[in-house]
Amino acid sequence: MLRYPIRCAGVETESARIRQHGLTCAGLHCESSIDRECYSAKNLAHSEAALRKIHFRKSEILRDNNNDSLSNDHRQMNISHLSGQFEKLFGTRPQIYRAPGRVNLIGEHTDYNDGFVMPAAIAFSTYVAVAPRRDRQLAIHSEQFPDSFECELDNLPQRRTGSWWDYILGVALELRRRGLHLSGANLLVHGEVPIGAGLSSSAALEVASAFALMNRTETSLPRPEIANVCRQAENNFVGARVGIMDQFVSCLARGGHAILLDCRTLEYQFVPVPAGIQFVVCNTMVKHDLASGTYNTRRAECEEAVRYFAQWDPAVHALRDVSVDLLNQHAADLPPIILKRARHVIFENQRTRDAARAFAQGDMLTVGQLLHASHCSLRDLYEVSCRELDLMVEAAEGLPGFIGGRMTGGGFGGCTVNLVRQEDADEFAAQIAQRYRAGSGIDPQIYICSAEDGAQALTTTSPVRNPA
Ligand code: GAF
Repeated sequence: MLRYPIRCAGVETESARIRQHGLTCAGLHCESSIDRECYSAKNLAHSEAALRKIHFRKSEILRDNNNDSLSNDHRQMNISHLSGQFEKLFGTRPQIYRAPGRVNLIGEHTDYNDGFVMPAAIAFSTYVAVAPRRDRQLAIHSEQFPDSFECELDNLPQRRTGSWWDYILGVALELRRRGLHLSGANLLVHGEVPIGAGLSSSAALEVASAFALMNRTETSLPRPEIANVCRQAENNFVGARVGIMDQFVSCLARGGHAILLDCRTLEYQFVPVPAGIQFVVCNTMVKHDLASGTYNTRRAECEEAVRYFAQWDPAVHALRDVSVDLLNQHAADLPPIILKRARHVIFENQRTRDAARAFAQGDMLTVGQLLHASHCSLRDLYEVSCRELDLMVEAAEGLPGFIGGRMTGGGFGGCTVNLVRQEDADEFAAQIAQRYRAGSGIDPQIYICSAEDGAQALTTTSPVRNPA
């Protein structure tokens, strides 16, 4: 029996077929979920080509029993492979760091409004192998992309270059801005978080790179600060105005738990995912592509709402501060679009805290209702869903073991997340794939997974230490 940390129901990828290991997704890491302009045409063409190699085996669903050793086996495979490649390229043995992608269970488009989110890390990860150099060069290579980059650490580009290594350069610049003395290093990246699927491949790359770059520094930063470094790298260097959620969960996640995060104070608590429940993540295969700047437009609309409410209450600094009463008092005066955006954020914050409470009480009926309400609000008020996401959400209704589901991540494509009873997960996966295919004509990918640990340092035998 084959065992994997993430099972892709009914799909096989090229890399998996080659390695005869089945089921991870095409190994691609380097999209910005927000700003696609930053990719060179060549890199995009390369990732498109890799994605086209994915094909569907209609009759096969792999089964395994979910347990911790699955992730370890899978990681071990990646570590040995990456170590070998690194040695071939640079002639030394590397230290390897892993940082995961995520699913967000609830609390969407609330992070940049100082609100609440509840994500969990998943096993799809980015691995960065690193070894020091004698000089002050930084050399960056990828297993997935043919182009590599090299430059003097003391002469890093001050503006984005438009390629995948911008995430790493941005992180290096932010670390230096905080006074860390970075040494010359060789880096080799292996990414397996699916591209454009809204599972935070860019955050995984940033976080794994941050740990790799800090490998030889005397100062280490606390993990919440590393998350901040990575977020600022994306804001300031890559040019995407993302919130803190993705980087935070990639740094701090705990296996078996989601994180309820207050994005204003960065206070957080772990919320146990009840035993016997799995995440079934359904990839619509519509790439979430916000190149048109719609994500930044949503942010601007929220800022407009804040300016409006601050006239009436100077204590309003973000939509987080707007009460339902204040919203209702002024509903008639707000432009309709701004009212819809504000309404989504204000009620989504409430739903997120309610969901954390319901999770803790094991009240999965309420959790399911809250997830559904969140999706409707993202579709109708925040307007970041799309036909395929709605179809995938509808396709889950009434399937065996279904507790609740919604779109996850920035939107406009990408994935839905479903909470499903473990014993029914395979059947659920098979049926939702079939319903979605019938409704859209698109073969989806379905990942059956659970909540994983955040970033860690690894060796070829076992995890060695957590770096901060
Ligand atoms: C993307 C962003 F990167 C996050 O910060 C968050 O805003 C999310 O979209 C929407 O909740 O993943």
